[in-house]
Amino acid sequence: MRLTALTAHLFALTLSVAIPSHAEQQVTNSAHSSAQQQHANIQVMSPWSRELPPTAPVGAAFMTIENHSDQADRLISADSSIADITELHAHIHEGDVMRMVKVDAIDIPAQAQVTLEPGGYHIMLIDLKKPLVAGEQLPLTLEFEHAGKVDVTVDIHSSDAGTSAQQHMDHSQHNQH
Ligand SMILES: [Cu+2]
Repeated sequence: MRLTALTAHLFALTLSVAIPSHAEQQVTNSAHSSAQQQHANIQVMSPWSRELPPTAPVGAAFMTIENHSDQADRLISADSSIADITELHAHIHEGDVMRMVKVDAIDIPAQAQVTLEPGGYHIMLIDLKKPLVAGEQLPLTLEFEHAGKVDVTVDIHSSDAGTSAQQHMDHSQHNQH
């Protein structure tokens, strides 16, 4: 199933598009993170994933993306050598059920930040070639419509460091794709 254009638009409006003053705080908080990545207009902060059992076929990557330009941009694709397929996903509510859907792009408004997080937008890593082990890292290349390609290094966190929101994330529904 795919989002209709209208649904996708409404969805984007309700997601975490923060005001720029929050951005400064985020930069400070992640200043010691070696995973912080720089680009002229796009800044990707604290990319992370969660460790999974070795048999898990799929994983997800999360991060905060800041657009420092006056032009809106869009994340249009992602690629990682750790997975056969990398997709951009969103969560939508259908009645009581929350499910993941593939989206064509994630809008990053001008001078704003968008957080990919459990229960929201995420980058889906499908058909993992090796396990996601806590303390290790995985490479990820993001492609933006205007900023082009941005390479990031994703830190893999242990599962027991997760928030309740993370624990609610259920990837079993991937079988429906
Ligand atoms: Cu997903």
